Amino acid sequence: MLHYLITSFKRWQSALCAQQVHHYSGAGLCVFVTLLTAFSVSAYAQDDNAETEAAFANYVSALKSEAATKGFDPAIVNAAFADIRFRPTVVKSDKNQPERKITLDSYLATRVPDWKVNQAVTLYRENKTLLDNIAKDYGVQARFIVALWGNESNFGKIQGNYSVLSALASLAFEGRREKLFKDNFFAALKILNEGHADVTAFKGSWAGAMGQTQFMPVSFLNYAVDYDGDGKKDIWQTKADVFASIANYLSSEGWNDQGTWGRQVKLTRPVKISGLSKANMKPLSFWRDQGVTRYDGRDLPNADVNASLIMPDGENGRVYLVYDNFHTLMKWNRSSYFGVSVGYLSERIKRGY
Ligand SMILES: [Ca+2]
Repeated sequence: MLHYLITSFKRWQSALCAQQVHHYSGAGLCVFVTLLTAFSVSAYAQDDNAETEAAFANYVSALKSEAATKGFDPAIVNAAFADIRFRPTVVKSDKNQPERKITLDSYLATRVPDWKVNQAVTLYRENKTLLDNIAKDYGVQARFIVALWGNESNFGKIQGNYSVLSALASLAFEGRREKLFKDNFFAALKILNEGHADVTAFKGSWAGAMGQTQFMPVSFLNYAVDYDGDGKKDIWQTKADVFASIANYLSSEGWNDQGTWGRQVKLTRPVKISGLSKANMKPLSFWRDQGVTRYDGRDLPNADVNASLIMPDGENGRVYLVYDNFHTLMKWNRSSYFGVSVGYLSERIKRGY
């Protein structure tokens, strides 16, 4: 009803004010109706906010009832629900995720600048013993652990400052991907219930990605590790847990440390097949026969490896042959730009080390 009234006001206002150009006598009424429209829109906005807040409060209270059936410690549930608020900015960020308009070249320049490479190399050296032990335990080369750490949170410096519970409840309430965010909300409660984090310090990105690894709560439950053995899987503060959690994710998703991620290549003539589909994985000898060379123009190596050919920006952009490990990176994040940036940073770390 309010929508209808406001729309009518607005129509009346534009009609009157358009007339005003031709009939001076309409001016007074035009100003009056303009003010009236402005007033009703602002009243409506307040009304709308109040309605949203009330609906959100109902939604959260239903979540709390559901939480009570899941066997969590009631004290933890009460503490967790004490300060869950609707976060319109979270919903706005989710709706306004920019479509990718940049090229892979500029993405790599932004994601893997020289200072980040230098920092990655320095931090690798500083944490060498720990990283090498974890690399051995999980079968994941340390440079990939460092590259993901740098890519996800700038080596722990940018973890997000949103309340994880408020962000996830707001996104579930908004409803477009309710199940995804609700599952993550209850996973978040489980993390609190298991004592890995304190509710007051339970922070993450606007989407609910947490800590130095930027795991969503469901990923946390699947992959996070208590490597230092203090009883907490602490991906916020404890480097041992952060590195081991990253390594455990990759190794659980099929990483093989006998191989690498892929390589940039050149096409000497157009290729018939490309793309990440597993069905398009062919031996390097196949790609050699298709005229694919190393980036410097030499023949591809004689290794017995299957690879997919990808052209994230088409034939005129960068071209890569990527291996099984790249498919594992795609499970972490489905963006091929992301996968290439992790692989590229890992190469720079290797060269710089
Ligand atoms: Ca720990």
